[in-house]
Amino acid sequence: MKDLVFDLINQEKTRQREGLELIPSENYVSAPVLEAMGSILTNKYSEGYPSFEGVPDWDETKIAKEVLPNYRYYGGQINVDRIERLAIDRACRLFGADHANVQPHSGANANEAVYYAWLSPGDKVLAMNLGHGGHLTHGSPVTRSAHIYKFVAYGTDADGDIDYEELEKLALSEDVRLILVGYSAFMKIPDFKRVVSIREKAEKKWGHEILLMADMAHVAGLIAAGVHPNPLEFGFNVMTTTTHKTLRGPRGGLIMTMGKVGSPLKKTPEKTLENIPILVDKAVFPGTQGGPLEHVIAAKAVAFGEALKPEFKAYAKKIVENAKVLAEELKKGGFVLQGDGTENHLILADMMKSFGIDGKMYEKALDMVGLTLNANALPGDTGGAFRPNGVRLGTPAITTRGLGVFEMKILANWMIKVAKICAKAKSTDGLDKYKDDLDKIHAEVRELALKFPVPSL
Ligand code: DSN
Repeated sequence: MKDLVFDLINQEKTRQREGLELIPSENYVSAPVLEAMGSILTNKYSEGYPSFEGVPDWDETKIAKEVLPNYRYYGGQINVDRIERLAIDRACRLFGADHANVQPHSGANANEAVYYAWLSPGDKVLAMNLGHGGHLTHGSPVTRSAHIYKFVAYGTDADGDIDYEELEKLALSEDVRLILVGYSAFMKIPDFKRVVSIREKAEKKWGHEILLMADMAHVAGLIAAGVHPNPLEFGFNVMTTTTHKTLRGPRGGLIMTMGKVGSPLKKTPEKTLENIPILVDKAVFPGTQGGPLEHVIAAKAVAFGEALKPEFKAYAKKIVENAKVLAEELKKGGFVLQGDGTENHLILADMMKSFGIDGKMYEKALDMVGLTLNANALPGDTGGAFRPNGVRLGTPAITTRGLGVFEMKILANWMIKVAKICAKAKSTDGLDKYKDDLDKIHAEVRELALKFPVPSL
């Protein structure tokens, strides 16, 4: 008899097929990505790295044929070396990086490895406040990193943009070793140039190098497609990301670095910005991780190959176009949006200001009609982490399914109707009274969703 787990996977397939995914950090992978991830590569151990030298001109066919020298601790590496090397080279091409580490199991692991590569215990890091859109790994007191390093937080201003004046003031008043631009709930395009110039001033003041790190987990796919500026082109030294959001790969992490690429087996080099690629490799393995997940790395390589194609650029453009239309339609229906709209794939709405309801209630009500987003705290939120006033939504997944501007208007209409029902119902329990109205919207959502199949289902 088949394991019960497969029943549950089938139920999840139905949920994904019949609903619409608006969580801005989720996406649907292609069938080839799924195939690589579910492959027999999961059987193989391969601590260490494939060689980084010797394959000229990004010649993929050569990489796929050549037996590369390697720095591995196990035999039988002939195929995984080539696969991992393909993943590294494709990531470098996508992001214009000197080097890439494709082994981090997640974005959190990627960030932790960068901290470990560059910082000493007690060093100061300047990063975005979690309550203003930063990420847990950017200094939240509940994380391990926050116990080792000292995080100083900058926030956003009244327009929802990064408060660059505060960022500069802090960089010049606190002896920071690392400045981080990154977020998981932010809808503007950062001014990377300005941050680079703040770093220059701070380096002069403190008399030492400061690492510029960008955590672009949310917008990496937009960067890869050239529809969002690339921090590495402005002088950032490191860019971390997850591979499963706008980049549309398997669940995992990735670190791009600029600097000198070299053997991870040699003695740990001096902590200079130039040595960052080697320092990061050593910090991932053996610093913070053991065996790499080569089946996931293979799926990353396939996804990077897809992202290098022209169709991906068109996809990324549509993500942003859809998000802008959805934001405008929601505003017409009474939604108050953080930053008054969006410049990327993500929208933050203040449900308390818009309809006098909290974000969690709205999240639950939308779940009942097959629309999935997440409640999210807004700057100065009085509701706390578990009952915040905001919600966060985005367009990467629905754009993958092929929904366009026309469907954004329908979607906004459903969202406005559900918000108004919530305002009348006043509490989640009160929604029972409006079951018929919600069921009707649910049937419409299902009908539309079924017209736009999930690629790998
Ligand atoms: N959990 C991710 C997100 O939803 O944005 C961040 O790691």
